[in-house]
Amino acid sequence: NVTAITGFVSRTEPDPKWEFPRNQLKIEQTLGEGEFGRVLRAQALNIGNQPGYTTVAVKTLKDDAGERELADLLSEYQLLKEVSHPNIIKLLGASTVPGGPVYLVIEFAEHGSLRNYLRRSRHLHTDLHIQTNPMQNLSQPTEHYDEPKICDITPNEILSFAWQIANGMAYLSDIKLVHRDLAARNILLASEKVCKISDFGLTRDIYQDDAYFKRSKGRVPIKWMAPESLSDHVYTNKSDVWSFGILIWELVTLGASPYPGIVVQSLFHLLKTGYRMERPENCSVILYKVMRSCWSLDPEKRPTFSELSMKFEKMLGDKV
Ligand code: ACK
Repeated sequence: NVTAITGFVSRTEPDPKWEFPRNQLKIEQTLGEGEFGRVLRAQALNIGNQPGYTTVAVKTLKDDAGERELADLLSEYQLLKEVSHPNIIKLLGASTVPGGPVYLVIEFAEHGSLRNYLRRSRHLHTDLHIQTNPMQNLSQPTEHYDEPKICDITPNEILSFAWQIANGMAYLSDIKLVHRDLAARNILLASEKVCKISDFGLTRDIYQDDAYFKRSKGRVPIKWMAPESLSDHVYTNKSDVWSFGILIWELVTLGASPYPGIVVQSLFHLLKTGYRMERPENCSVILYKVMRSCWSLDPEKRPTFSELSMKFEKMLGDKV
């Protein structure tokens, strides 16, 4: 009874509730692009209840995209209409009337993807707080750089990111949706450092990324996938929980690539025989236990997102 987010939706009649005129969008620049898709930054005139111009992100397809990619984009459109949660990216409108490209207009996240944000934060001369549990050593940068400050990150923020993402995922579980591509690259960071889950599986073919193993059916994020997804293509909220464990690892390592030095071809066998990533240097035992619980071979033994959310809430509370 759990519905995967992906699914075929053909180009249908424009939805008057969401349709937004293309000529009210002033495209400014490309934020990112992949094999078949592109994300643009634009100014939208009078979108929603907002008079004047609003900065937005526009998701669209490249010229060489096919029917499948169009179906995925429209499917994401249908899905985004239905979801509403502070930790899930918000749809503002869409331009689908024939005679131009399909545009999904979504809220603009000023800090971009969480993965890039985390990686940028490494190059700081920072004064992260000295902390105790649960993120014991995260605050001890070994090097100081003289570059201007790009972004700031504290151990508490890392926990807050994990908590926010768990909350968004708990909501998706409640409405019986499976994300299937949960990873730091698919979380956006909006103002006030609010995490927004995005890229609902549908766009996983779109972005060129080493994380995706090229397959005939598209690009598959092997290193984020649960063993049962790798072997049997089974995707559930519990396989999302496995990916969430990898995401916590990405958070703690400030955006490192998982399983360094391990080729994707050998991963499944390693996981089946009990191998798991070791505790990162700067990760507390408590937090490591949480990520390991997400990596139980038996999906039923993994925590639920609401349990994870409560866990992080407690860890955040303990720190204050
Ligand atoms: O880290 P980034 O700048 O943030 O690089 C990626 C790129 O587009 C490809 O996904 C950025 N991006 C995607 N959606 C949004 C959005 N809604 N707001 C701001 N940036 C976005 C992302």
